[in-house]
Amino acid sequence: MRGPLRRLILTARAAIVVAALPIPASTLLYGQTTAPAFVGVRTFLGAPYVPRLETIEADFAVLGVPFDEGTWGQPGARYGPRDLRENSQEYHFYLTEGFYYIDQDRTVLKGKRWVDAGDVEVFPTVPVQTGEKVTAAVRTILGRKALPIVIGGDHSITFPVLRAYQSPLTLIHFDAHLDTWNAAPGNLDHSSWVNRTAALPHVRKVVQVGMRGLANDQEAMGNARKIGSTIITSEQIHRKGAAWALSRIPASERIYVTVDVDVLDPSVAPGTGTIEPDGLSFAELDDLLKGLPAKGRLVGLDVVEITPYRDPSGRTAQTAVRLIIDLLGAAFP
Ligand SMILES: [Mn+2]
Repeated sequence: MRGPLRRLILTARAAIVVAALPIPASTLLYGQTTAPAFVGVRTFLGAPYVPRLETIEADFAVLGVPFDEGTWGQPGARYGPRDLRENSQEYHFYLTEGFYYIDQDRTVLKGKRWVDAGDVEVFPTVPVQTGEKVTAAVRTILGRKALPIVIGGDHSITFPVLRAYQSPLTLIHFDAHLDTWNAAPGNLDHSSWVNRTAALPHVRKVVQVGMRGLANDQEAMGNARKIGSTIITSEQIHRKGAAWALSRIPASERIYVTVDVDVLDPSVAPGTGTIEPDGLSFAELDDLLKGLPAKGRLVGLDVVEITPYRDPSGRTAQTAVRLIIDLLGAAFP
């Protein structure tokens, strides 16, 4: 065989030989923290991908729920998990070495074991089945003694997540919106999930922080009063500060934190479906989150309602990743 065809075959053979050479383990996924941020398959902070949840051995397990069929506003939060993974790469160097704060000259989360458990497989138009998958996944993660970090998804996913818990807990809900509207009978959506969640026997107390805007109305307020929730508004936080707001949050043995990114001001977090002016600054929300571990043991968290199509800069997702790190760093230094 002569000519171009022979050359092509030789080139292909050489490529196969190169591809078969052993690759040092440090260049594979587990060593991703030594590579630049643009290298590698995207997992949350470059953590090892462990989709077989029953094998997880970790302190923190990140679980994606790409579901947004519960939304009344703009959809798109189904792309939240992949956007959070992409925009977490800026911090992936510190996954095992810990995260350093220049102001306190201290490092947190050094040596913590993270895994990315991948996404829950959703069933389009069958939200009940998707919800069952979410509950089963979180239950498995809890059974492996890892802390679930759930990345959504619209806010309706917090109900199936919390259904997986058994021990009493206080729900700390950051949001512009009460999410206590009357749903269609038997329905679960992102504006009514709090009613259902508050009815779970182990959810003993609900604290709602950052409420504001013209969407909240007497129907939502009436239902919030019925479940006895403590409401701290965005305006109160602007006027009286994060320390005052923290003083209003009761202490309890266990706390679960859910963050709708629309609690932040749209200038900080434009990538969300239901924008409301006059939201919290990054520093306000960050101070609140960092103060929470003094109120009780953190048993799980979720960050929801990130809609990347409204924010091509990726700043909403990266800000959310930073908030997750800061909360975990305060809870498990
Ligand atoms: Mn909201």
